[in-house]
Amino acid sequence: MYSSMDHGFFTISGNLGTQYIQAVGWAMASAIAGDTRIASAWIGDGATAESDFYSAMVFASTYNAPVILNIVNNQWAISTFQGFARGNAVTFAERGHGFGIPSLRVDGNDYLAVHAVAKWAAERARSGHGPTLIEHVTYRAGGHSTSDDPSAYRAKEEFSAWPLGDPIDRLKRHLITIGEWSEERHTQALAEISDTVRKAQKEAEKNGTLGSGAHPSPAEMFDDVYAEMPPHLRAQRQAGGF
Ligand SMILES: Cc1ncc(C[n+]2csc(CCOP(=O)(O)OP(=O)(O)O)c2C)c(N)n1
Ligand SMILES: [Mg+2]
Repeated sequence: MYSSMDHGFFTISGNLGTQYIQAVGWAMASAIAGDTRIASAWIGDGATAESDFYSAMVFASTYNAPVILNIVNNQWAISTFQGFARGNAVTFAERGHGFGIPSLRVDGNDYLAVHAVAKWAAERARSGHGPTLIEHVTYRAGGHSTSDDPSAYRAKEEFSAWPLGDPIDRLKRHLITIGEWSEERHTQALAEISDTVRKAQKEAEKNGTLGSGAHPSPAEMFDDVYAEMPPHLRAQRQAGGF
């Protein structure tokens, strides 16, 4: 998957849970190298049932790694309710206590609360106090993906009963109440952001779209994985005619 070394954004893989062990390893390496940078990773409620979640916590606590381990509990893992992955535990956050990792639960739809807790965890990591586990309680209002139909496994109107509301709307109302924002500025900001996104999309589409026929060669899937391609991959590439 994508990464940007210049921005300290390291690549993850699509296998659920692996981002945690990668983040802990990255944080350990940073500490060992005497670097001041810390790592932060996000996992879903469902993915906490993967053993990598626990491996990561063992290493994070044993090595006191400067890492923030976030769990985004959005209630659903595609069609599976979070209660399955949680089992008999009351919260996901309490999983961290057995490892001696300070763990807390935050209203994930409250921007200021999320900001405060992230700042606290980052300061802990930066000052050598090691990992923090944060469970963000939120709700996935839409489908898991464009190919997912949530009405097949949950009540159609469930999202409208979710008590914690929409995080953008909550922040907007809070800022208007304290006189730092207005409906007009919000409308203007939305228009500006939409314009930026549309322009970025046009720019990106100059590289081609799925419909435009500008497809990369299948030969490229063999690139950029190994410094020296192992013989079995070379043989596969040759068998494919590349
Ligand atoms: C090891 C592994 N098993 C299964 C999948 C397929 N898969 C992709 S997303 C997903 C559900 C993830 O749910 P959750 O962890 O709650 O994250 P969310 O998408 O809700 O943020 C599954 C099962 C995968 N990518 N990797
Ligand atoms: Mg989920």
